[in-house]
Amino acid sequence: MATYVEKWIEEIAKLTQPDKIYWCNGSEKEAHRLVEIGIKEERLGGKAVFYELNPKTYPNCYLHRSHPTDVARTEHLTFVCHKDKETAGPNNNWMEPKEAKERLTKLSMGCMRGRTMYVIPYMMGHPDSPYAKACIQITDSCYVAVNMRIMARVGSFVLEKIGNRQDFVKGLHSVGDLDPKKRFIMHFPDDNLVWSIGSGYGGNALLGKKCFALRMASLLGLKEGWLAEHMLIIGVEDPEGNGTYVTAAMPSACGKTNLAMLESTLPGYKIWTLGDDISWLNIGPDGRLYAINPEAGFFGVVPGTSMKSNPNMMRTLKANKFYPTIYTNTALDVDTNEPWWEGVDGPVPKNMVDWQGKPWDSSLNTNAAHPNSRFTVSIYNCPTLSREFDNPKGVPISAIILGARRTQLIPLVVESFNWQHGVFSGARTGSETTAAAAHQIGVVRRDPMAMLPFCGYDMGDYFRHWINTGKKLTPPPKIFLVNWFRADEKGKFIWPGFGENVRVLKWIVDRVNNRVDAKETPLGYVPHLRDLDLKGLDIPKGKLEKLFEINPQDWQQELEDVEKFLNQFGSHLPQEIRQEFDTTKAKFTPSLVKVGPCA
Ligand code: GTP
Ligand code: SPV
Ligand code: MN
Repeated sequence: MATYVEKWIEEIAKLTQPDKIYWCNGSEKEAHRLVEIGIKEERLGGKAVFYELNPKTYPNCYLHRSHPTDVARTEHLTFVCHKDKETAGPNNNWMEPKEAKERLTKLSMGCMRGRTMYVIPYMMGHPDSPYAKACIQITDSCYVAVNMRIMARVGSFVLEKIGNRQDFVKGLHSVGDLDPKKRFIMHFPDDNLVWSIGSGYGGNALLGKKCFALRMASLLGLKEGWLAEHMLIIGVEDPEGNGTYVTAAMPSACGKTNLAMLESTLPGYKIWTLGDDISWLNIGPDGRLYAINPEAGFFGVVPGTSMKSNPNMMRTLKANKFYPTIYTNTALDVDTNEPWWEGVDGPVPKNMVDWQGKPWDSSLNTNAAHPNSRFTVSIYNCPTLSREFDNPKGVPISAIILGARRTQLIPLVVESFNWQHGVFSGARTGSETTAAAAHQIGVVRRDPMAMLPFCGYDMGDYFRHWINTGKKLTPPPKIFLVNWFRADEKGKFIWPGFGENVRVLKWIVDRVNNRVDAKETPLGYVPHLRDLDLKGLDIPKGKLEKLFEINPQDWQQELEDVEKFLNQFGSHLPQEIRQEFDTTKAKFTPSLVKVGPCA
C-alpha cells in the first residue's frame, strides 16, 4: 500500500509531469552525481547550472550563475494564505487559499516536463531533538537539491521518521520558466504546505529556510508556545573559561553571519558558532530559554568577506570535506578559475568576468560580483563550531541582541530596562534596506526583531506572543539593542565592527553577570565608557560620544514614524507596547512630563 508521502508525490507528478522522479538519499556520492548533472545540464541560453572552480585551490567548489532577474528574495511576490486576511496582518501579503491554489495549479501544469523531479526528505534540527521537524521538498532544480543537502539534514532516515504520518511539512518547488511575472512564494499554514514557483534563489527556493523555519514555524510557535526567530546563536567564552550563550536578530545583510563567526580582538575571549540565521527558541524544563539552529549550513553574503573582516568564514569556505561549496553570482578570475568578489583580500585580477559571465574591468564602474552573491557551505566546515551544535536540547540563552543598520540615531549598544521594554524596543526598530531583497536599497523601514518579511502572522499578535513568552521564563534573557553602522558627517562608519564587536559582547556578558553598572538614558542602559574595553582602538572622544548620542529632536521624529507603524496593528497591538511607547515618547517631550513637588 502506498504511503501518504508516496500518494502526495504521485499527485504532484501528475500535475507537473516530470520526465523522471528521483528520491534523494543524502549521500556524498549522490551530491557529486547531482553536481555532475548540473555541470552538464544546459539551461535556457546555453548556460550550465554549475561550473567547476579551480580544483587545486578551490576543491569541490562550484560556481552558479542565476537568471539575472533572480538574485534576491522577492517580498512582493511572497504570500501567506490563511483562511482569513486578519490572521496574516498588515505585515504580510495575503491571498485567499483557494484562489492562490488555483493560480499555482495553472502555473504548475506540466512545469516539470523534460526535467527530473527531486524528492528531498530532510530534517530541520537534529534528528534526536524534541524541537526538530521532518519535511519533504520537491524540486525540479539540481542546484536547489545540492543546496538543500548543505543547508539541512537530508537523508532517507527522514522518510522512516515520517512513515505514514501526514503532519510533515511539504515544500513544492519548481523554477518554472523563471519569469518574474509568473513567480510566487505561497504559504498554506492549514495544509503544512509551501508552494514556490518561478525562482531558484535561496530564500525563495530552499523551502526549509525562510519559508518553513520562519514563516510557517513562527505560526507553529504561536500555537505550541515557542519562538521561531531570524537570529544567530553564539557562545561567548570569557578568559576564565565561562560560557554565555547569546542569540542576535539582525535584518538581512546586517551582520549576523559575521557576528556568528567573530574572531575576537580581546585576549582571552572566544566566540563559538552555533548558527548564523535562524533560531528556534523553546522554554526548557528549567524555565530558561533554549535555542537550536534548525539549519546545517550557511547561505551567506559573499561581498565584504575577507581574512580581515571574517577570517573564520574564509577558513570555512576552504575546509570542504563531505559537502561541495557553492558560489552563486560571484565574479570569476578567468586566468586562475577562482571566484572573486568586492572586498576579498589581494589585488583585483586582470582578466575577469562578472557575475553574469560578461568581461569586466574596474573602469566599468559596476559590481563584478552581485551585491547579494552568496556562498552555500556546510556548518561542519566551520573551525569555530561549538561542540554544543549537535546537542538536541539546544543551549540556554542569557542575552538576546536585536540589531539594525542605521547610519544615524541608534546608539552602538543599549540594554533594555526589562523584557517588556525590550519587546517594545524590538518592535520599534527600523533598519536601512539592503540588497538581500529586491527593493529600493538604503531606506529606513520598520523591521521588528528583523522579522518583518518572515513573521507568518499579524505582528501585533507576535508582540503579544513575545510578551507572554517572557512571563513564562525564569529568568527571561536580558535584551540588548546594537547598531554597528552609525556614521560620521562624512558618511564613514564610526565603529570598526567585525572582530572589534567582541568589545560590545564583553559588556553584554558583564551586564548579564552583574559585573558592571550602567548609565540610564531614555532608551535604556548604556555603558559607562570605563566599562567598554577600548584598549588598542583609536576612536577620538568626540566620535565615541557620537556613537552614543541620543538627540531628542531626532527621536521625536523617529517616534512619529514608529507610531504610524504600530497603529497599523489596531486592536492586535498589545496594550503593553502602547504603554511603553507612551512612556518613551514622554521622555522626549519635556512639556508632557509632570513636574512639581513630590507627594
Ligand atoms: P543575511 O544572510 O542576509 O541574513 O545577512 P547577515 O545578517 O548574515 O549579514 P552578514 O554578516 O553577511 O553581513 C552583511 C554585510 O554587512 C556584509 O557586507 C558585511 O561585510 C557587513 N558587515 C557585517 N558586520 C559588520 C560590522 O560589524 N561593521 C560593518 N561596517 N559592516 C559589517
Ligand atoms: C536573508 O535574506 O535573510 C538570507 C538569505 O539569509 S535568504 O535565505 O535568501 O533569505
Ligand atoms: Mn538571513
